[in-house]
Amino acid sequence: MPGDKKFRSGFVAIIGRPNVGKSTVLNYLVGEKVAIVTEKPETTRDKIRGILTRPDAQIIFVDTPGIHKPINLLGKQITRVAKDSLSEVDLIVFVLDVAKGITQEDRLIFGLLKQAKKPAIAIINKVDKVSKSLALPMIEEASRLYDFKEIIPTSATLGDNMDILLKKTIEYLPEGPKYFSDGQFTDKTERFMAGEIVRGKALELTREEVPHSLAVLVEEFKERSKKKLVYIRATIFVERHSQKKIIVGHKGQMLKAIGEAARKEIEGLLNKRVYLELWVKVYENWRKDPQALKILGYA
Ligand SMILES: Nc1nc2c(ncn2[C@@H]2O[C@H](COP(=O)(O)OP(=O)(O)OP(=O)(O)O)[C@@H](O)[C@H]2O)c(=O)[nH]1
Ligand SMILES: [Mg+2]
Repeated sequence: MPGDKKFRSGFVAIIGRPNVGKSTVLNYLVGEKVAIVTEKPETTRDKIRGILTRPDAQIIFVDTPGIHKPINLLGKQITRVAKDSLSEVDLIVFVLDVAKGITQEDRLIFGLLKQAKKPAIAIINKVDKVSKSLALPMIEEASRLYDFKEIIPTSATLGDNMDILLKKTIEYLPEGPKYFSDGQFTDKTERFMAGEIVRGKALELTREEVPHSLAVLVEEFKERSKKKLVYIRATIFVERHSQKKIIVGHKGQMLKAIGEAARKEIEGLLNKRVYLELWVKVYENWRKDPQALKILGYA
């Protein structure tokens, strides 16, 4: 509406299967590296809020773990986090992967959308990977499966149509107050972000069963003001001794590489010098252990 100066605000859940690009969408729209992104599925394990404040609106995007058929307690827990987040938002952005089509697991999510009865926008992501013509039949199929407000083909890595997604998102938000202050781009603490950066680097550098078995606990996060330095001590948990050997690497090379890459990124985030101390511990079957999930912040 011309002359409409009302301030809009609200919460927007980004949902979808693992690896479709939800966290990439979040980071692009917020303009900060709020959530870790890797080429491996099931990267995000927590609900992560990313905040975009503009003169006309404040949007709180809620990045969620990929919804899948869980095979262990951790999987159950993180799928529940994603599902629960639907009840607390004003709008849902459902991310589909054009290269994969609409899969069985996507259909599960269509079911959740119907239950949630919330306005939703679908995006057909990763259009840069395939011929543009593939998006059309998917748009048609998606529109038959749910009454979306909009269906938009996007590339979150290239930024294609992300401006349209943002514009439409704001249109569907209610009038509302500013929930967070101007400079704040996430509700997560620096301590949490530091742990995630370590986990992200460890995920990137390892293969096969190791990434899924990784968890990081920040045991100490201390500012040493005299030295203008942040001291961080974190433990990387794995499930088996063989995995510990991989994380430590030959003569500790792997752990050193993870630590150096993570330290640089944390320094960028905090804008301070960082001393990062990493330890590796075996915690057998932690993904099935309610006590472990609690300690590691997943319950
Ligand atoms: N080519 C291409 N790759 C993309 C696009 N969006 C995301 N990716 C890649 O897809 C992979 C997964 O991206 P994420 O953002 O971590 O996906 P996610 O949906 O958050 O995954 P989970 O947290 O595991 O559920 C990464 O390698 C991204 O770089 C896109 O538009 N095009
Ligand atoms: Mg993610």
